[in-house]
Amino acid sequence: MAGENMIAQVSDPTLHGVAEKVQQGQRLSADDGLSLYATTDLLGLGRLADMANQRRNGTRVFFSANQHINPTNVCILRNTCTFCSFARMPKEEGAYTQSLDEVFAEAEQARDMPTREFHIVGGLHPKLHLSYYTEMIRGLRERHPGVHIKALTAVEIAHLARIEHSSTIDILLALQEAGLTSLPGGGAEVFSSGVRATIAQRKLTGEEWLRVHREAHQLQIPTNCTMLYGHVETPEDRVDHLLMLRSLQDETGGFLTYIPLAYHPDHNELGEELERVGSATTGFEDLKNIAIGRLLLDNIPHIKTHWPMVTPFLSQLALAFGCDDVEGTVVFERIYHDAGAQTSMQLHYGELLDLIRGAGRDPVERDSLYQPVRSTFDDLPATWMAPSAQTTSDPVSVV
Ligand code: V47
Repeated sequence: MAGENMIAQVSDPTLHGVAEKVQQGQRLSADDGLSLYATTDLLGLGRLADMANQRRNGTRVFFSANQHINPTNVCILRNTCTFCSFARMPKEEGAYTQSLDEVFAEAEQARDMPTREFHIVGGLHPKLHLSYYTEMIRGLRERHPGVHIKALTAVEIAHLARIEHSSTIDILLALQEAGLTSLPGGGAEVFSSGVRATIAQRKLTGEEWLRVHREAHQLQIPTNCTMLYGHVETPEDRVDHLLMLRSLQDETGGFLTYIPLAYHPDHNELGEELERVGSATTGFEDLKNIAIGRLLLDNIPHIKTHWPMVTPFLSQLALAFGCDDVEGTVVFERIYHDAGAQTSMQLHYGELLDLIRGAGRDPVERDSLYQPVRSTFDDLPATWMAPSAQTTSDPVSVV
């Protein structure tokens, strides 16, 4: 593909300049980003992004055997993050907070699975202190020494700093000491202050989110980054957001993967306001956001598709649109399912292999740091390869 004339690959003439730059490996500008968002030449856009991806990653597609854990849905931002369906007030119906023993019991599922990563995010609980999280991380490390821990978004780190009267850097240091491997990319939403005033009024600002990630990178804690798209943001807001991520990456090199997060409008105030309940983003938008992420974020090594949000079906298509990283086995998660995602709770290891191979790509199981764990898959236990008859049950008893 590298030798191909990329201009011939796009049918929209407004993309010729971008195609030329992509062919020559040149950085795209904010205006280029806007042209990409404006185009309806999805296939042309996809070819450009596929070229940029294959140049970096060849035909390899990464996935992880991971388990999501959401220890609490109690969140002090319950009434101001209008896009969120997960958060509850402490005494509200459906509120839950797991004890450490309950978290450890949930994590026991990892014993019979090839799990390499616990992905831990939750609400901003007013009373759960730093020690709850450091003990959780230490306890998980002791019980599952081979499993990396990707935990706590920048928003949760800033919240802990506030309730501990400490700095975010000291919180990061304490978590790192306890055994934290990396930070997930949530909480970024869209950095524009106008958008934040509408959808996430009291959440930390874009600058603060970037500062926490900068600090993590300085401590050698790699992190992920995200953008929540498909609500009130404009193409300009999206491009600005992506370029802010790119410029932090120029500075630190600490981002591992970028994940565009598709807004789900069910059971939240924003969805009702926008009269969007029951209608999540379109496949066209989802593929566009993957491809544009790959093209604008020329310094972030991986682009991840989050199948629980966009479906495994669309995640497979994303592999031809610039994506080289597929969300893992997951096991059980609430944030998107509470917001109306209709996908299953988990994909089996063998199902992920089939998804990637079905797109003509070569699966590579990775750990949290993108070190390859396995790229040949003969002689794996039969229980990993086929979906079990059991459905995933809710690990939390909600009061
Ligand atoms: O910040 C909340 C999003 C994020 C909704 O790093 C919603 O690998 C859609 O951190 N519709 C938290 N999205 C999740 C998170 C994450 C997710 C996937 C991968 C990684 C990673 C991290 O979930 C929040 C917010 O952007 N979210 N509500 C909703 N209604």
